[in-house]
Amino acid sequence: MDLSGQINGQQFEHLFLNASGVHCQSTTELDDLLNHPAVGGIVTKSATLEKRDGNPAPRYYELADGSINSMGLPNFGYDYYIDYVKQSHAKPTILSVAGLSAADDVQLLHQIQASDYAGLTELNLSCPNVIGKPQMAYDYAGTEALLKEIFAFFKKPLGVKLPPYFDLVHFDQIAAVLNQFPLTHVNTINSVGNGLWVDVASESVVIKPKGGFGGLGGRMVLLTALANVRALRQRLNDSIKIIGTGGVKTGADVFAHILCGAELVSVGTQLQVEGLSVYDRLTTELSRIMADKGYHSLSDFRGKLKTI
Ligand code: YRO
Repeated sequence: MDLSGQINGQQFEHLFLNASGVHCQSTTELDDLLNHPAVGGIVTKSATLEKRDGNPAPRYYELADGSINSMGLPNFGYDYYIDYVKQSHAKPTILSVAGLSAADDVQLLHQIQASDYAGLTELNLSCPNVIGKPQMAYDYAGTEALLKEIFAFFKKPLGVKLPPYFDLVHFDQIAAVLNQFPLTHVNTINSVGNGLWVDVASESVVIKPKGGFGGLGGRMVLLTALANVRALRQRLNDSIKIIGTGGVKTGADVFAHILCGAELVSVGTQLQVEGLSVYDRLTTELSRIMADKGYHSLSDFRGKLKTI
């Protein structure tokens, strides 16, 4: 079975990645992923310019049908991750970066441009922008201005991580911005912002930061993730590949992401829940579905979702 995909000519022999944030903060965790036969490549925890401890615990909580987190960007800092991805690895790497401001984003990308890293970079557009404005990716003019500034000097392969959109006009608006730039890929979706879980027995929230508000992941966001992969695939230039992230628990969920147009698929909450063996199970389940349908490669059905 051919489960491969390509981004910017880089071959991923296997479609599975981790979702940024899960099992990718330390070099040990990143090595675990790279050493797993069913993992095609890795995405780092989003790196900030300086090391961060993140928010106070509890900051991640598992629910029956997914997860809620407000980690607050714990990471070992840009130098740590650039050193790691600059080493030679048998599989492709994606260096995720997140500034605490647009100015930080620009500085991070200047540093990558000046380095001898030649692999893929992914800018997390959920970074805060101006106080009183939404996160960068929900500020279309801000995103356009930022990408204009970045592509004036950044000549290496670059993609963006997007939060979910919920209105068809918003898909039109973000796609119109992104299509102006030579992006290698879009990774969709980040967690569904600012959910709140209430534990009725204790009459309390379940995570400490932000009064209990946090990003939702896992199966409860699958329909939102599929909608975002599909809507963006219908709008973005063919040269911009899509990494499908969100809600993957079974091989059927992976198949659905590919049908919607995903080139590669990431696993976040379910990797946290199940550990690395999730990739073996998903490979088995996906391969069985493909075999039953007579498909030999992902390209046999990628993007071919039928409408009625
Ligand atoms: O809290 C996080 O570190 C986090 N969690 C997510 O689900 N997605 C993210 O992109 C991040 C890091 C970025 C931010 C939400 C803290 C601005």
